[in-house]
Amino acid sequence: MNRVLKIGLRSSTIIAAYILLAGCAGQQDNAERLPGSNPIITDAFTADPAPLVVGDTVYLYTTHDIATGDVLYAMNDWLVYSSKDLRHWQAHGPAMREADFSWAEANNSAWAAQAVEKDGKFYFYAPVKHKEPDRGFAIGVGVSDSPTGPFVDARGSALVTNSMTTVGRDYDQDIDPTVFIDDDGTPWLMWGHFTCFLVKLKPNMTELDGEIRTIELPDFTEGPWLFKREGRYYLAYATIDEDNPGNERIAYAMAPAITGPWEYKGLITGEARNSFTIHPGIIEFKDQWYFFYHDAQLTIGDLKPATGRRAVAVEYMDFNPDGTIRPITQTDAGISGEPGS
Ligand code: FUB
Repeated sequence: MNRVLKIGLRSSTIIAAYILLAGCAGQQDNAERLPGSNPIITDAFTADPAPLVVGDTVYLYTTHDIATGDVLYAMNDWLVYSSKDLRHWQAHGPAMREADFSWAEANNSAWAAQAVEKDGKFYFYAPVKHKEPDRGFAIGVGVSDSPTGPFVDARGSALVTNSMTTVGRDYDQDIDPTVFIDDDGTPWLMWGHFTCFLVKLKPNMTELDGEIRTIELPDFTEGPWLFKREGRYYLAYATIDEDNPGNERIAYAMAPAITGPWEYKGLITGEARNSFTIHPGIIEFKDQWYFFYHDAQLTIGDLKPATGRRAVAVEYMDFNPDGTIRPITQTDAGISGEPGS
């Protein structure tokens, strides 16, 4: 399917999904919930989970949906939570706000972000809309001595701007950054919306190192997440299947090197419940792999689930002997039971 058709499909699907969800009641009985049940975060509407393991603790960075009424998306800060068992989460408030990037428009465009640790410092990569003249989504980087922040703008300017990516979609292709630090210490930044971009970062984590390249993947839509296991590189991403259109699903590819060749391996999981979008966050923690995502099933007060009111969830993730990922079923139970139960 050509790009114009894909864009049309996405817009119409968003609107259809939104109308469908507007009348949809959410599940809610937090008193009955076992720790580790989905959604795992219930004090706010959260999406786009980005977990980070630091010693015996997992820090979970999320976007923060504050949309009310008919507003599709409204997000102006990123929240951070922590847990030592992934079942009990402590809220630490906003890790960063889009207004912390002085070059950003600051108009509710704090979309999917990710934090990584390098040499005792924490770096937070985040998309926000850039002010004139380089309008469109851009990627900034924050830095902090603490995983809970507060993060401050590390550069005073965007790391990636719209004018730096001239292929693919204009205006909103520079979103959803994921940063992966390879075993030799080389950091890589990947991001994109219908085009998947990859570039090496300098060791200071705040400058690009070389040319921006593109990675070809079937039906790449957004939300890339890079990780490595047993010498193999994995790239999970949100996809809309051109032959079976609907909501986003999560697919993945594997490669012998981060620059490729990337081989498509199929779906990790299907459409999120009640949500047009879905977004992966994958970690190994205490010898178990976990798959974080979001759906829209949470009600808070009078606010019902919607495309712009999502909730972060988690499932166990397992691999086959050949390294491929076993398909994941999205559940209410989440990780409240033992793996494989
Ligand atoms: O949350 C806003 C956008 O929706 C994210 O950047 C995408 O990955 C999708 O989840």
